[in-house]
Amino acid sequence: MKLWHCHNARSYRPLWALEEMKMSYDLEVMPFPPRFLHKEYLKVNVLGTIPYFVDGEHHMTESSGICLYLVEKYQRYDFGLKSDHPEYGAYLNWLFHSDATLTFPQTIFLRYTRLEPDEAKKGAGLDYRKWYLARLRMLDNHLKDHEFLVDGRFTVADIAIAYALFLGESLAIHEDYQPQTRAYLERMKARDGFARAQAAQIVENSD
Ligand SMILES: N[C@@H](CCC(=O)N[C@@H](CS)C(=O)NCC(=O)O)C(=O)O
Repeated sequence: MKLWHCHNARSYRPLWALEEMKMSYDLEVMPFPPRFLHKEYLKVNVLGTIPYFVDGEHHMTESSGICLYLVEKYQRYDFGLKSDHPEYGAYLNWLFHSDATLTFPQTIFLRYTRLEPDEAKKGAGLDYRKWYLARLRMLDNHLKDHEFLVDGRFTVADIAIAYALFLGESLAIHEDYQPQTRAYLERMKARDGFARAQAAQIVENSD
C-alpha cells in the first residue's frame, strides 16, 4: 500500500487509520499544494489533490472512502461496523458527512481567507465559516451524551469526523466549537494512533 500525503491535510485521515490498524504502508509526503509545488505528482493523480492511495489494482482519491476500504478489504471490523449492525446507517452517514458536509465549507474559508486572500471573496469565505459551524449541529447534539460516534467504541467514523474538527482547529474555528465537541476532539487527539500518525508524517518529511 502507498499513500501520498501533505502535512495534516485530508490524507491525514487514511494515515491515522493505517497507524491505528498498525498496517504497513509506504508514505510519500509532499509540499502543499502539490499541484503547484510538486508538479510531477499530476502524473500520479490527475486531480492533483491528496490523498492518493494505491493498493494493488485499487486507486483511490477520497480520504474517508480509503478509511472504509481498509476496514472492508482487510476485515478490520475492530475499527468499523458490519452491515448487519443496527448502527450501520449512522456509521456510513458519519463517514460521508465528514468530508461532504463538514470539510467542504472549511476549504472555501481556507481558500478565500488564507491560500488565495481576495477582498472580493473574503465575505464568501467568512460565510462558509459560519456555514461550517451550523453544520456541526448534528455532531454537537450527538456528543452531548456519546463518547464515540457509533457502537460506544472508536471506529474510522471517529477518524473521519475528528479530522474535520482538527482542520477547524488549524483554522482557529475551534474557538467557536461547543464544549462537548472540543472535548471530543481532545480525546481523539490523545490517542496513541493519532500520535503515531503525527510522528510518521514528520519522520517521512525530514527524509
Ligand atoms: N473529497 C476529497 C478531497 C481531496 C482534496 O481536495 N484534498 C485537498 C487537501 S485537504 C487538496 O488536495 N487540495 C489541494 C488542491 O486542490 O490543489 C477527500 O476527502 O479526500
